[in-house]
Amino acid sequence: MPKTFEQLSRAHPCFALGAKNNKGRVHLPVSPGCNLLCRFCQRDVNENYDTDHRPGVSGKVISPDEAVEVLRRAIRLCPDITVAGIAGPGDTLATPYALETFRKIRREFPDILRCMSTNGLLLNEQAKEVIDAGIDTLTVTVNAVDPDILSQVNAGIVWHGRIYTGREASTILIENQLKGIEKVAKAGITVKVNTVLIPEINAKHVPEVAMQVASRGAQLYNIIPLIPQHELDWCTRPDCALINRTRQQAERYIRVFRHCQHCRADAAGIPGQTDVSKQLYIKPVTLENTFSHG
Ligand code: CLF
Ligand code: SF4
Repeated sequence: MPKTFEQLSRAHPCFALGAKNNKGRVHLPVSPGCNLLCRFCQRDVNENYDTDHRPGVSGKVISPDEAVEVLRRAIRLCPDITVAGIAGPGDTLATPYALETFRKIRREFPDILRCMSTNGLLLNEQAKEVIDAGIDTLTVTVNAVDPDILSQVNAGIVWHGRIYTGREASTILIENQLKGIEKVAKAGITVKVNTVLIPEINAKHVPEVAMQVASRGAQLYNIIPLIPQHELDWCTRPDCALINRTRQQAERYIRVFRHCQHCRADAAGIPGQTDVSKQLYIKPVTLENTFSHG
């Protein structure tokens, strides 16, 4: 039975409204590949823990079987962990490993919430597999619902063996994201949408994104401030006033989450409080936070 929003708000650190609920999550970095070319992202798998803190970066990629073992250890280290999330370092639907991991986890840890995060390009066509894998919560990153605006954020997509760029790529991506959100939400799964807030590109457009995703059944919205880098290194980092104003505007259409910690794809512990990721892997994982798809 899918959990209600109220149940999730008490049990899941990223669905808590108002005060934090002090529950923990572990991210299992099983998804290496990606099918988008986000202009703010330079994905990598490396062990430059002290010097390389960027979007889409993880210390390592693990197999679904290793992920089950990592979850076992994470729960022993931090019994407050209630959520197993998969948020990269690439896209969770670009390779089959995330869904395989969730199916394995469901068998051994039926009470742990399964939380998946995706860019949504393949969500429409894989909605049934996502639903059947027993996901409790799904996050989709939607940075714009207008192809002209999205083209400034995303340079292209790789879809069914072809590269698409510009307006054509953005139109395909938006359509698949919105249809996918609708299908998964209809199945009773709680959907959250993340938007990377980019002052020069989509700040004024965010209320429109909030309205559209809410109309497709998303229940929670998370505004993530841009870390200016890569092709968007010319953009500014949103200040608190802009973040708060944009949250208030979005809140007219959808509930807004305010405790996001911009976790890495291999984070573990209680967001913003404890981090046990160092003890989970042979090599230490950085304690610095970066953007991920969470
Ligand atoms: Fe991870 Fe994301 Fe699930 Fe949370 S994170 S996949 S919904 S379990 Fe949470 Fe981290 Fe913010 Fe994400 S604080 S980046 S919102
Ligand atoms: Fe892919 Fe995520 Fe990077 Fe975009 S931000 S290119 S979806 S890994």
